[in-house]
Amino acid sequence: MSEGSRPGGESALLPETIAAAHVASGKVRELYALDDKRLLLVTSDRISTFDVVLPTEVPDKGRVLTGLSAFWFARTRKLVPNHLLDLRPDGRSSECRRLWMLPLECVVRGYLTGSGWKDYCATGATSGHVLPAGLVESALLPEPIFTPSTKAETGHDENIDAARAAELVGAERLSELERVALELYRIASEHAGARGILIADTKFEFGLDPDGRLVLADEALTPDSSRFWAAESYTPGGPQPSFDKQFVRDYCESLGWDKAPPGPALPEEVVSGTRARYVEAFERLTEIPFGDYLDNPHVVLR
Ligand code: Q0T
Repeated sequence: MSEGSRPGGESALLPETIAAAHVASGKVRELYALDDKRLLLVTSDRISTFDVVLPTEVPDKGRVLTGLSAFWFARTRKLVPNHLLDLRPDGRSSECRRLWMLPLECVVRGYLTGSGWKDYCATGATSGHVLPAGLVESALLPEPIFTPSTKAETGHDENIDAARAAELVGAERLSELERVALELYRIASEHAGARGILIADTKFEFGLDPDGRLVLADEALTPDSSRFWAAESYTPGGPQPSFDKQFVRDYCESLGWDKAPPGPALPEEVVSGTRARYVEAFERLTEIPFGDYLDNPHVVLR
């Protein structure tokens, strides 16, 4: 929906807020300016698969993603400050500090999948990390690797090497980003692994505050910004089922859809099964009943 398409300029995702200027749109999120120092990040229930947003929403998906991000922000703030100021009572809206965003997607990979696997098959390396010979698809890497990328014009991320990344943010900032991103991944993957969820890879975005300090922004360590796999079904040697979106992918494959927009509507059982997977990820990782979060989003910050 375009800005200003409703009287007063409010959007469907922000029905009670008057005159918050729309700043940016993602596939499933919207960003509004609250004032010159604060933004409101609103995460919808929209779901995408094969890079296409589907016409059917998954109820509470945006609340799961917002709550999980806030959970991780609260637990990693001693390592790195983050942009979260407060959660709104709706559980899907985060008030955030407005930052100077760095033009780098800080990807960490613990397992060999996606573009990392493709690069490895072609060259034996990914983003300048030469990997051991003989690794299979979805293999656990000897250690997590930092593989930054940039947002390309196509909307698809472009893997870059350390030299190009240093041109974008400077060598000193790049080494800080690598250290912090790897440590965030280590903290989260250890926590998640102990609760039956493997974080195959994840993407962080950072900004700078007015004093030039590094601040973690965007969403963090959610199933939309990461690949989550169920530990109990992990079988290296091929692609792994997605913890959250597998029912959606399987349904889309069963239709023989060509993956060009528009995507198919989802039947009720696919919607309810997918909602249950998101809620399961939330509850396994936070050990908080999702109903408690709906009653009071601040429970994830304690
Ligand atoms: C940003 C300043 O998420 C994005 O857009 C779709 C909703 C990307 N994006 C983030 C910012 C943030 C954050 N997060 C921040 N804290 N301060 N800008 C801008 N675009």
